[in-house]
Amino acid sequence: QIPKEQWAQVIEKTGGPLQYRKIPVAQPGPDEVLVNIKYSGVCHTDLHAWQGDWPLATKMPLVGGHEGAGIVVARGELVEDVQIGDHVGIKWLNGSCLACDFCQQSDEPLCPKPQLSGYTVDGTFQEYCIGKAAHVARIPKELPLDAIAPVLCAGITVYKGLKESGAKPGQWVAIVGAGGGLGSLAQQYAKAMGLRTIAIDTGDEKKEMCLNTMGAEHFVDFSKSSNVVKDVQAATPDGLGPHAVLLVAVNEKPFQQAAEYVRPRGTVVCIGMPAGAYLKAPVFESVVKMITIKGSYVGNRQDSAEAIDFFARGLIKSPFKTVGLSELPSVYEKMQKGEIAGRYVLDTTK
Ligand code: 8ID
Ligand code: ZN
Ligand code: ZN
Repeated sequence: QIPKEQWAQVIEKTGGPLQYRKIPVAQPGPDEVLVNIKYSGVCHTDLHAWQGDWPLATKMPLVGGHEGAGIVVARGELVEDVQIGDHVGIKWLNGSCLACDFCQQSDEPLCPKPQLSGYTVDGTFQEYCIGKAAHVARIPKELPLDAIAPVLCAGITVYKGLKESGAKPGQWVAIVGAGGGLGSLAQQYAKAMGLRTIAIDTGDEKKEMCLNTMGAEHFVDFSKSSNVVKDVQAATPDGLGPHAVLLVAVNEKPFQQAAEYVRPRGTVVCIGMPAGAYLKAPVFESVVKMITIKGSYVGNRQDSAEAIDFFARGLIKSPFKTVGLSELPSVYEKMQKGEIAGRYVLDTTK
């Protein structure tokens, strides 16, 4: 029985108060499914959306969230391959046109007319969320819906980023922002892919998590280190630096530093999106080291399925804490202060 009303976290204006209140349950359109969201991760992107950090407007009023794991409870008349009762994930890319140059070549994150969950369409900080059937991630029924939630954005994004880095098994990758949601999963995907990792973040809690449970071989504390560039390079056996750098921090400074410590022929992959930040790299060093600097943006449907499959095979343990949907404001507060090691997952029933 689908209720007419449900609990949701709503904002009426950018940066305005979060309102935990009842709103109507939407009806799926012909090509959509209605998903009873059980758990939703909280991604730093949700905080950017609330604060209006980016040069792209959100819908208003807005229900945020895009790491939603749940069960299909209704579907439109054109939907054939998703069944009622299926376990699915609502990702950042809620839908895309499926017809443009990019969609046709399975680069659907680059679609010029995407629907973005918790940004241009209502997201997963509610009990019942709409998703385009073509884009919902398929979650095997034996997987726990709380632990899989962070994989639906953080996991997919870092897995794709590691593939884009071109790093090969046995090579070194530096994860910048390693203690956060994306960073913690990045270390585990890297390890599962045969890469060796240097974690960069700050604080003893994150240091311990990275070294003891995420699989990093070295930890550089950016606020204690007197020379991050030297320390990162020194962490590789020949002192020439990591083959790849995954930037998942929410701060401009490391985006300027990475080109300095990446190995000659190495690749810097930008994933984090600090407000108003610019990339800057010395032309001389970039040339004589032949480095590559690129961006990486979520993943396509195949990347999503692969990232979930790594989890299903027991290779990824998402470090998460669960609180009620009603407690979202306190999660944002901790996130703003950089106090979250791993991810927070919201239980939509509380
Ligand atoms: O598709 C994409 N490109 C994509 C997908 C998902 C998320 C991009 N993102 C973006 C988010 O919008 C956000 O800007 O990735 C960024 C990281 O998201 P997150 O992992 O959800 O954020 P977090 O959990 O708050 O972790 C950020 C970590 O960065 C560290 C913090 O201590 C925290 O652990 N950090 C900071 I802030 N400055 C640092 C520095 N100078 C740093 N770590 C190392 N060096
Ligand atoms: Zn996200
Ligand atoms: Zn398209």
